[in-house]
Amino acid sequence: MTTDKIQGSILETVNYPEDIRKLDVGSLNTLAEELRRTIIQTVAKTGGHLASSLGTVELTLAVHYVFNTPRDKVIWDVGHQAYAHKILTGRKAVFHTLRQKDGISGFPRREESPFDVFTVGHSGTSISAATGITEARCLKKESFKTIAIIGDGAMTTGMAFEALNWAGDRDKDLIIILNDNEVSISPNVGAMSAYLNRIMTGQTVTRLRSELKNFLKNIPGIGEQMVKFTRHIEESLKTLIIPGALFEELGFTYVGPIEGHRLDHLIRTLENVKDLSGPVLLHVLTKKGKGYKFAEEEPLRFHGVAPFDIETGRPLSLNDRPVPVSYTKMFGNTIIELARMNPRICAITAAMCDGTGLSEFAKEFPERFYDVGIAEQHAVTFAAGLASENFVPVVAIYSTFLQRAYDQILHDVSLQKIPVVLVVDRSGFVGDDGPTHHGLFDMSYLRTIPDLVVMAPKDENELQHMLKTAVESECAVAIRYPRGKGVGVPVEPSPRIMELGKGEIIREGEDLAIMAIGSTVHPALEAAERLHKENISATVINARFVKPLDRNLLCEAAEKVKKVITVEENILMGGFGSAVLELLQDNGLHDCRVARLGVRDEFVPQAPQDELRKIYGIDADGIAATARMMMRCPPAKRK
Ligand SMILES: Cc1ncc(C[n+]2csc(CCOP(=O)(O)OP(=O)(O)O)c2C)c(N)n1
Repeated sequence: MTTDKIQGSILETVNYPEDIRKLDVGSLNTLAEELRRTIIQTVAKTGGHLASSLGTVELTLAVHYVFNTPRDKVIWDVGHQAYAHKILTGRKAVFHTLRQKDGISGFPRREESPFDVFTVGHSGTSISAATGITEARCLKKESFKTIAIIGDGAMTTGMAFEALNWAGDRDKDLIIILNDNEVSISPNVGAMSAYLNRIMTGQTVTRLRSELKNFLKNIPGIGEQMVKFTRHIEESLKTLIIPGALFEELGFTYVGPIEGHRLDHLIRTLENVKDLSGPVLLHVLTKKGKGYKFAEEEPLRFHGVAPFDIETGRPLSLNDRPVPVSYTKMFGNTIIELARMNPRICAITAAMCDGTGLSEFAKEFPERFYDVGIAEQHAVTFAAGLASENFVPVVAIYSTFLQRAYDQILHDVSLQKIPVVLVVDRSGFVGDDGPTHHGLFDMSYLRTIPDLVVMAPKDENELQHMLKTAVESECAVAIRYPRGKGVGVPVEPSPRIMELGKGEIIREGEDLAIMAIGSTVHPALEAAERLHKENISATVINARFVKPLDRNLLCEAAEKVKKVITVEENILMGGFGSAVLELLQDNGLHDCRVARLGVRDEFVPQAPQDELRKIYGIDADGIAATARMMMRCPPAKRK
């Protein structure tokens, strides 16, 4: 990518927040426009979280203008709205590398800058982190300010509620800025969102209340009495009438709601809020996508976008060749087909209706579709409740976010032998979003849970069969599959039930066995074809199940060739390869040599998926190279 010069006369003079503190409000307004232009031009090339970052430009400027960052600590929630923050805090010159391999992250990262106080990516962490930093400040007897900036979507997470509950009680100086744009990735759901909405319309309520009082007073005879009565019930209506009463009741000083694109207002309010003591909640109203017509019109499409044409807002398609159906789409189509035949099937998403492929299901079966908000833990236990009443809940959550619900899967699903279907999308490498978003842990964390079946399809066709198998299986099942397009195999007209715990040999060989799972099966097959030309004959096994493993199939194959390669798009520790090693050991196959391919014990940086597969040696090249190396080694000797 070429290095674009950051355009704009004021932005050219700004590198750090201290530079903006010298500017007047007029210049800050010009700077806001220049920032917007830079963000749009960059994201049009790199892709990224455009709409959220456009909505926070003025807020970011005002916060860095008023507070003495980085001494004062600003903690972003999710962090996808922090592009202006990155540009203003020393990363202007490298902003064009946003989300690229070896470039800057799309989220605040502690190792990237002292202005990135906390590494983020998952929703709802900011208030908890801010309370910790606040307590540390008190222990150290220091005097900096702590400011958490959280969206109205993230405010609905369990963690945010837990942290509000705690912070209100601790009564320490802490500022929470609620960046309310009324949406998250999908339209917001839940009572908190409805409550915030009522606050915004609160002024109307207050006006209506005084008009009602005047009207009652003027009724001869009973008017005064009725006014007294309304005063009496006013206390109980307080939460409806006083904006922010819920936060006040929790121990916060509530300020707002204020307009989030007026820099003069924002700066004045922040100056005042800065000196308030105790926990403060400042409610700021912003517009997602602000300043770019297409993003304002379609904030959800522009939440996270691939490279696009600025003039038309349309995605830049790289070529016109037909692409295979994505795993997500395959899941979305299959669940509709299954739900048409089985009225007990329900679908659940945690604020990712579109991302998990459930939009069409939601339209066709609105009464059986549940968006529970950004609440993965609740999603899983809610599903367990449905299943305990004989429904068949299918919970679709990205692998990285399902990490939140480990205990719910263990305690509320498996322990009770409740048949919930977990659909684990975006497993493996996700690409540009990087380490907060890769789904590299699920095979390891899921296979430790008793009675949970864990499977991974080798391609989009097998996914439909696995989904059918899962909804018919009457046990708890997790199906994990990768982000993006399928392999491009022919798709059978309808899904069928597979035998639980049965893998398949897809190629027979004499020299070694490649045991693969999920996205690594087709590369393993390709590697075997190449090896064949070099006179190395490899068996290729599609394990299908991480749990239960197909004991007979795997042990017999290992026994025959004594050289085994396991391949997985998951961390090595505790994953599929570990499971195979345990199996061979437990079955007395001590003389097998085993090489495990997967992700070593580290967090994986951002880079395109295929590049990461190459780096970690789980593509056809890497598998073939390991096989060649193995063929040069004699089999392991029994001691
Ligand atoms: C635990 C978790 N679940 C899901 C997501 C995916 N996600 C990223 S941003 C987002 C919406 C956040 O909405 P909000 O906080 O209102 O920010 P906005 O984008 O509207 O500015 C969601 C659901 C996530 N980051 N973390």
